[in-house]
Amino acid sequence: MSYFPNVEKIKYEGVGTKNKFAFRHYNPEEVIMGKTMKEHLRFAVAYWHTMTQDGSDPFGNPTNIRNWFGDTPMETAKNRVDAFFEFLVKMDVEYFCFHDIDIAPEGNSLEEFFANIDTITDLIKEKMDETGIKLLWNTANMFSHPRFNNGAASSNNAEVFAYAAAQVKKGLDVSKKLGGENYVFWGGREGYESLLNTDMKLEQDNIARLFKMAIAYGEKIGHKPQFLLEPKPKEPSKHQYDFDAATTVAFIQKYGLEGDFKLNLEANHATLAGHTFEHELNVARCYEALGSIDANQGDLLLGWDTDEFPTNVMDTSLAMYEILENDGIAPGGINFDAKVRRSSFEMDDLVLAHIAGMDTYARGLKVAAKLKEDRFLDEIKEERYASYTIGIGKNIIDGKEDLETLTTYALENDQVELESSHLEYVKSLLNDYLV
Ligand code: XLS
Ligand code: CA
Ligand code: CA
Repeated sequence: MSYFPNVEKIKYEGVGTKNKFAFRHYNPEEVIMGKTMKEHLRFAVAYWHTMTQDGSDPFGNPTNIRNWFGDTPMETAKNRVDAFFEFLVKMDVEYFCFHDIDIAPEGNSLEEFFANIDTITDLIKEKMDETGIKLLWNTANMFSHPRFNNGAASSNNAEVFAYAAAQVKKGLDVSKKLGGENYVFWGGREGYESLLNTDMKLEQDNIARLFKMAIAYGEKIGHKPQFLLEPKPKEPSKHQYDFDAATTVAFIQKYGLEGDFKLNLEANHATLAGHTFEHELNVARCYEALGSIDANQGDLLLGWDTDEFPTNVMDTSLAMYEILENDGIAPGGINFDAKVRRSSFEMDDLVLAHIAGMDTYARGLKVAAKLKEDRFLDEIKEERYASYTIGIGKNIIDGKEDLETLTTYALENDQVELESSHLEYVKSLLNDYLV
């Protein structure tokens, strides 16, 4: 049976097409700067939003019409695997991502949960072998169940730590079984509500302890995915430990995890942290920690995590520019951590939303490539920092000056002349690239 009977495999037809089930910008085999679009973009579909999100919100019941529900949770879970792979093949997407609880029902015990995961990942593996589709990353959901009220590794209760550790072990076993290229930790409830009852140092040390156990276990079973930490400043916790890229890199460095951990950066989380997405990507690049991205967009008028499909070309262009500057993000990729709006409740909306996201990133890639080929931003920056390429500036860079020699220089050159940045002109030239 087909779960998406209205949809054939989505193909590139170009901007003029009237077919809504076609790519207008994403042309997988088109070569840009020496690589195909498919190689650059490494798109992934998120199991949670696409297969399990029901459209409910704090004020309303589910709205999504979905055709994969069976008589039991396990039957539904099995149907979802079939539907998901049909979807991936039709979307021409090579990768996917999931949490443990997205794919298999938790049942009544941890043992039952693990058995369900085994059954479902057997099915997933068969589908992967059949289609060539790959696992970008998996993760353990250690935030939804009430036991994680006070965090997982950062919980005050050591039994919760143990439970989380078991989930991570299973996650790594599954990663090995399915050849996962990355493994994500998002600290859903790794944060705190009040300092009055919180030992922040112990909580952060414990989070690092869990990560070190994960590294050690990966080594033991001979499976070494790129570990990724995903920053987010708030929601659900008031104070989240992994606030943004800079905070998270500090954590990675403090605990000596640089060799194994990079960042998975999400656009909407950047917005919540009061940053642009390109800022977060740039910070990660400065620390050689850019691992993968969760491609979505937030709403600047709302203060929460709306996880919209990316449709803003300026934003994706600047994000793709950072990715090109990074020489790509493989083994990371572009995961659509995005959900259809509550009013887009039909099955076909899943297809249309992913086309929109893929086309918007494809356009971003084209704009970013042109910016790089023209050296547009390179020239602006070279000119702006030119004073460091000659004279006193070059001496500073070369380590030839100290406070005394610079004082002598400044006393003789105290009438500093600045130049305008002409930033409005720069922005209007940048707009021309979007046309
Ligand atoms: C939630 C996060 C989550 C992670 C994976 O806001 O984005 O979905 O990506 O746990
Ligand atoms: Ca995410
Ligand atoms: Ca999010």
